[in-house]
Amino acid sequence: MALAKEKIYEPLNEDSAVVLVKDLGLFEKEILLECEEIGDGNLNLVFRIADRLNNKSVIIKQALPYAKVVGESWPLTLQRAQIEADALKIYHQHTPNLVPKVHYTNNDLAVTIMEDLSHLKITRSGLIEGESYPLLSGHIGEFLAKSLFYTSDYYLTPPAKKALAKKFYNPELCKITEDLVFTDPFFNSETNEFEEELTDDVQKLWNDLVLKLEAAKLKKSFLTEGEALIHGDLHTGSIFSSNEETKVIDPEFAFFGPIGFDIGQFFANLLFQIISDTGKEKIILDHISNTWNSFQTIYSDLWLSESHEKYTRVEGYLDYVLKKCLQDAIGFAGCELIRRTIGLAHVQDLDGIPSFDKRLQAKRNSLSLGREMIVHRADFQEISGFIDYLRTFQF
Ligand code: SR1
Ligand code: MG
Repeated sequence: MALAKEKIYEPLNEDSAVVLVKDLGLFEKEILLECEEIGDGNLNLVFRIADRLNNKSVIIKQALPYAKVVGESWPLTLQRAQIEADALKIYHQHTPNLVPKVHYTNNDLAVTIMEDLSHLKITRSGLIEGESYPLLSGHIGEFLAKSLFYTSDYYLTPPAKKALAKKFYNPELCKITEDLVFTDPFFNSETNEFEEELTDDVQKLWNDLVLKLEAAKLKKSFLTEGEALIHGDLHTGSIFSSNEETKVIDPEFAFFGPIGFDIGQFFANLLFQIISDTGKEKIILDHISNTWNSFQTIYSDLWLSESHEKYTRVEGYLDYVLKKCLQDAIGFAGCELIRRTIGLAHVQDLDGIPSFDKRLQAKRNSLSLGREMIVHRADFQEISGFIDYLRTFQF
């Protein structure tokens, strides 16, 4: 272990990744290891190292000093590796079955070595291929309720919460979200990427001052409301699933933010599945409804049984917090629908639609649904009203 700590940062390759795990004593020195770089995300290197003989494997994730999706012209802090590992450890305390186990971290190398989840599939890919993952929404509802309650002022004392929030000071990664989710797609920004055929739709969106005012309010919430430790990037590419298991990964965007944000990102990334294939409407709407209902039930139980905050006993306060959370989530989901359609970092659910015409129509639907959800979010008092609205939307 000491040897690895003395190393200075350099990006790993398949050979040096093997040397690292052997130096750390995670595998025997003489054993034959297979190593493959499997990272398909926007930011990091990910290696899978396997000892086939003993059926043992680990994942090494290493942050690069720049955003991989853009290149070295976009420098990025290596400190995000520490934020991610710290968030995983906190999640592990509250929902051990829903996150990978962290075996080792090294902040100098920006490396986290964790449980290999290769027996599971990235949820976005599985859903695209037609999986329905019956336990997904119950698990994510539980993850959201526990992570968002146990890191809030209702459970932690205010000084303890502030000390924790300091640890998750994450300005560079927050800036990515502030720009890419809340600002750039609503203006003529260089980072935007969309088909020429969508130009009229996009111009209309940029000229929509009602929409922009509501997007500004949502950005303000993201900038200023440090309610609890949020994952910050909870899309379906940050979740591994099978029919039996669900694991949340990649919390490098974690910071203290508004609790509706994670819920909204998850909702939006589920909605891409209906937008790209209306045949999936029932499965996906059931998942959205069930995510909210599990979140609400578990969060409310924790509020009643484990809160130290005197005001949590005041009639109407929980309802106020939950209603605001739902409306924020619907608005944040609207921003995510728009940004994944015309901003930087698209999603395969839309970009993978083979027919050009259908792809364009799906993207138009995504933009108009996103707009409606942002502008009308305050109309929804309950999840059932939101689900009824989605049932009537012309996808
Ligand atoms: C430059 S990073 C682009 C996107 O990838 C991450 O997964 C986040 O969603 C971010 O917005
Ligand atoms: Mg990620």
